[in-house]
Amino acid sequence: MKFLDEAKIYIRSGDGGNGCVAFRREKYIEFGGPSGGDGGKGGDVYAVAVEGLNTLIDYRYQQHFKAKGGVGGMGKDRHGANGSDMVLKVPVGTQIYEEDGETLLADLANLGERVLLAKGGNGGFGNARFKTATNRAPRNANPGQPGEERTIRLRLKLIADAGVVGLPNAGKSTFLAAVSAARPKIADYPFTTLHPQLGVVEVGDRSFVLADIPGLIEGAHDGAGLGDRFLGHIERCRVLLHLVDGTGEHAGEAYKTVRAELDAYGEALADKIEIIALNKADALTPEQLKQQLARLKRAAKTTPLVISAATGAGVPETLRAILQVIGSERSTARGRENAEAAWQP
Ligand SMILES: Nc1nc2c(ncn2[C@@H]2O[C@H](COP(=O)(O)OP(=O)(O)OP(=O)(O)O)[C@@H](O)[C@H]2O)c(=O)[nH]1
Ligand SMILES: [Mg+2]
Repeated sequence: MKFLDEAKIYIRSGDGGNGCVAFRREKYIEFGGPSGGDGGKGGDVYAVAVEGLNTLIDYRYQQHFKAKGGVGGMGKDRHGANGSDMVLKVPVGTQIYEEDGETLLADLANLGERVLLAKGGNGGFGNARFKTATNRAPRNANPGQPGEERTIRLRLKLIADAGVVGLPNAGKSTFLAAVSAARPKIADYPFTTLHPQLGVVEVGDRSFVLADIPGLIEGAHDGAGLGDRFLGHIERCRVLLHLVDGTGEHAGEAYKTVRAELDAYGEALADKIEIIALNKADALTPEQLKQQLARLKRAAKTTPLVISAATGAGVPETLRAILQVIGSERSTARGRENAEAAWQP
């Protein structure tokens, strides 16, 4: 199983500007000679690994990227301006493939790494360049060279920024489906989710990766249910979203059960920031809600969010709380190479 974000994009570097045919014409100067300038160079297309990006989501909206063409040469030996480059900003860890998806062109593993993907066409020579002893009034100039175009694929191994934990049936997959394009299986029986699922969540102009893992039950650290082996998948998360089913018997006990399993797993998870949300609020009467909320509050020693993954109530607030923890700066470089190994179920 691989968790990849992919984008197929079309790029084109700029054409070179044409060379110019012109002659110097000034009063009292006869036979002024050729004075056509060269065309400017077309812009290149680069990709550069930058900070603060974590997904390729931007490339779902825009798939065509063109650098500017060079300006044609002009009379009086004026050189045309060079076209400006197009720089594609990609997250650290992005791999760039040919259209076939197999030939690796570049692996931008480090911050600031930069790769030339399409070179701009050279500008054509103006007629001033063709002046020779025998041809002192050349009337020819070169056209600019065309830019290169190609289709490439961007690929990024995803690392979850946030993980959803909870008992089976808490609504973890429903939540993931509500906030991302991921379509995990959802059903009203325990252990619907058998493998971790990832989704890219967009909030305003920011995005993060959310992981939905199989439910935990009491004794998961001893192998009960599906065990706790999937917890490895959320070890690198910055924050955990702990969903508690409001329609369950006792929200406080449900919270404590999962909490005990997280603590038993060890430091990697026990110390993580946890956002707690009481789910399925839509299915509760006001009295039930009050009671479950009070139980959960007592168990968690903090006021939980109240949400409904099904109707979307409270979901935007939850995403905001997650983003607040993830913060704007991200160290996406953290061991992406190891990510694939870590992600194997
Ligand atoms: N009324 C209501 N039902 C919900 C809500 N969220 C989830 N459900 C239902 O609860 C059931 C379980 O949801 P899932 O999303 O599959 O739960 P899960 O936590 O992923 O479960 P596992 O994968 O088995 O651990 C499904 O029948 C959902 O339709 C909610 O906010 N309100
Ligand atoms: Mg599920």
